[in-house]
Amino acid sequence: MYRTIKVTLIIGIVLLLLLAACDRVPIPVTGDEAPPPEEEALAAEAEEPVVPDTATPTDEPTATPTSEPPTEEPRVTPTPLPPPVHTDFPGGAIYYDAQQVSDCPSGGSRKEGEPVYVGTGCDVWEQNILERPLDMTLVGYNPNLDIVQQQFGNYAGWYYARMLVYQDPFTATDLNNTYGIEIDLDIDNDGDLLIYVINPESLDENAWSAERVYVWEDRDDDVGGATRVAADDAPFEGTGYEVKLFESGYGDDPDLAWARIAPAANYAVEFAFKDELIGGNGTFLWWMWAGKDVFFPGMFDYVDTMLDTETYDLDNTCRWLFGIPPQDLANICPYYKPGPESAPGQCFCPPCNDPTGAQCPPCSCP
Ligand SMILES: [Ca+2]
Ligand SMILES: [Ca+2]
Ligand SMILES: [Ca+2]
Ligand SMILES: [Ca+2]
Repeated sequence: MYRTIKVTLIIGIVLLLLLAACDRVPIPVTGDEAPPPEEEALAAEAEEPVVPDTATPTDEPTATPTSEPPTEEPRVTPTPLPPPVHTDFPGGAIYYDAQQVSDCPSGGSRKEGEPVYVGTGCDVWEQNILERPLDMTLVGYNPNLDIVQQQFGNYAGWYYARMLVYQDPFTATDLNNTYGIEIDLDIDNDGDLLIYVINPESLDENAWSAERVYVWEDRDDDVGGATRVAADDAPFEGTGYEVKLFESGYGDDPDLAWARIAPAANYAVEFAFKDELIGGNGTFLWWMWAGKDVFFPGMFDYVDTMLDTETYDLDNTCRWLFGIPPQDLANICPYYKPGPESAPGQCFCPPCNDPTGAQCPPCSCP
C-alpha cells in the first residue's frame, strides 16, 4: 500500500513539473501570426465593401441636382427685334487738313518675300504704341492692318473720321477686319468712347451702313487702369468699356453711328457719328485702331489686359486733338512747336511764370 502511494506521488510530481515547464516556453507560430494593431485597422478597412451600402442612411447620396433635365425646361424662343428704321443719314464727309496725321507705314520698305520691318519707335508696348500689322508667323505682313493715315472732320451735325491702310503691291489688300476709334472727351488721356466696325468690306456698295457698327462707353472711367496710357504691371480688374450704346442700328438712336469704305479710296474705312454722341463737346482727343479679330471692349486698354507677346495683329495710331491746338500729351502725334527765335547777338531766356519777375532766376547769355 505504502509503495503504491509513493509511486502515485512521484508520477504526480513529474506531471506537475512538466505542466510548469509548458507555461514558460513560447508556443511557436508557424505562419498564422497575428498582425500588429495598426495593420489590423488597415486590414479591417480594406475589407470594407467598395460599393457603399445603400441601406445605410449615411450612405444616401447628398448631392442635389443643380438644374432640371433639359427636356423639362420650357423652351423660350426669343422674339426677333424689328429691323431698325433709319431717318437721319450722314452726308458727304468733310475733313480738315489740320486733322490729318500719319502712322508708321510698315509696308513702305518691304520687299517681296521678306519680313516686315517695323520702324524704331513705331511699336512700344509699355507706352501703348502698337505697330503690329503681322500674321501669326510674326514676320508675315498684313497690309489690311497697317494704318498709314488718319483724319477727322465735322459738318452739319455729323463728325467724320477715316483711316487709310497700306496699299501693298505684293498682297491683295482688303478691309475684312475690325477698325475703330477711341475718343477721350475730357482729355485726360483715357478713352471714354469706343466706336468700331467689323468687316466693313462687305458693306453695300460703299453706302453708309450701321451694320456691325458698335459704340461703347466707359462710364466708370477705368479705361487705362492704374497708369493711364502706359501698360500696367498689376493685372487690370476693371470693366474697360462696359456700356454698349449702339449695335447695328439698335440703341436709343438708330442713326447714331455709321461706317463705310470710303468711295474715294478703296483702302480707307470711314466713320460718321452724330454730334450728340459726344454731348456737344467740340474738343476731344482721338486715336484709331485696326485689328484682325473683333474688339473686346471690356479689355481696353489692351496693354493692361494682355501680354506683349500675345498680340501680333494690332495697329493703333498716335493721339490728336480736335477743336484746340496740339499740346504736350502722352502719345500725341508729332507737331511743330513754335518758339521764340533768337535775334543775332541775343539769347533766349526760358519763360518764367512769375509775372513780377522778382522770383525769376537771372538770365544771361553764355
Ligand atoms: Ca501703321
Ligand atoms: Ca477720358
Ligand atoms: Ca494702363
Ligand atoms: Ca469701365
